[in-house]
Amino acid sequence: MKLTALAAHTPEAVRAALAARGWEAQPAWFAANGVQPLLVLLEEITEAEREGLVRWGAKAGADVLTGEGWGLIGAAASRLAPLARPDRLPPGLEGLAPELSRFLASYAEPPRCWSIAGRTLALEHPVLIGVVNVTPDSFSDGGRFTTVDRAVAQAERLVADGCELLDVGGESTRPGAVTVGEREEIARVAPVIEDLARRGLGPLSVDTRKAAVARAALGAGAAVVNDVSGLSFDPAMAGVLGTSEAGLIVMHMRGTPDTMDSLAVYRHVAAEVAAELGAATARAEAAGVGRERIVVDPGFGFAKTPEQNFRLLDELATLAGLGYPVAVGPSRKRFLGAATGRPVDDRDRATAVACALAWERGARLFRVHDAALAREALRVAAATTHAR
Ligand code: PMM
Repeated sequence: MKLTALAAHTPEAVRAALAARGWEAQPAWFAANGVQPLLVLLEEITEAEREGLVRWGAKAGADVLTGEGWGLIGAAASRLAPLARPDRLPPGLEGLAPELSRFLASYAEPPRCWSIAGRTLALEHPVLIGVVNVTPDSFSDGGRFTTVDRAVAQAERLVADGCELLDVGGESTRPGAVTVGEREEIARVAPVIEDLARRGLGPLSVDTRKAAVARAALGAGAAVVNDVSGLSFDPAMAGVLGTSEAGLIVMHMRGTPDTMDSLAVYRHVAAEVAAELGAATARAEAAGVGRERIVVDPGFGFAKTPEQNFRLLDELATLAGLGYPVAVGPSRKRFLGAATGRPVDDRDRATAVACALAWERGARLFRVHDAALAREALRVAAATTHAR
């Protein structure tokens, strides 16, 4: 007898084992996805549903851990699948089907592209988003790019280094930063967006929490709104997005840059961030933003301690389970300094590693200040991923 331990984090190991034993490519791939272990946590379930789950688990050979109002299932994807089908469900578990079928559908068919103002960005490879800060006080650029000319030079370098989207921001959101008035913010970002668009340096995104700034930026040629408040700062923001065709990055944070550090209290950070992002995307969809236009972002450094940022990075697959493409912005952040001891101007290597880890856990878009290093790291990471 000979035993080989197979890698369980990817269906690739089973596919390769079957292919090596003569299976055709397609059945091998389906079988590999079917035996892939999945974990789901169901909350707000009734006592009857909890009992039904325990009975189902015993019969189906799935692991079910439960407590009052919740159940955690660990099972191969093929065992979980019947729970998503109302016609195959044991009586009493019908209420579980809609969410489970949404999750299983996005697991089987993860989003492959992102629609932004009439064009699409393919997500089969890592997509770099280059940061163009036109704030005088951004913690990482130190105010070096405050004029249009400097922003253009920065944008040209980011595009040359492989960025497929440029994110223009006029308000620093570092911890404790003060709010910029919307007039001032528009005066900073609109001329830069207009100039970059005219030069064909794009597509462009605007990093703002304010509806008026988003509206002006879209008018100036931006194709994406990157809202670090996840549509919670300005009640008019969802409406601006709803009446446009723009892409939307919904980032997670709590409170405002003033208050967020005191709100970094979680019992299970990945699950809570996913739930809060899910609520924000529901608001966006209710306002008319199609799900093909939405990307979610864990908001590294926003209302999270260094330890919570690392937990979130490790459990990023929980966010991917929402069914939207995942963007991450670890670039030069404090938690990377906490792990490496490096100052803010020497964190691009750590950023590149964080990006590679995030790709492996399901992220597809990477917001960075230095694209060259991140691109190399992501090329190596992406080369390990089997094209689905
Ligand atoms: N981080 C910052 C600003 N905007 N947007 C998204 N989507 N994700 C982020 O992590 C993020 C962001 C803060 O960093 P900066 O001041 O260097 O731009």
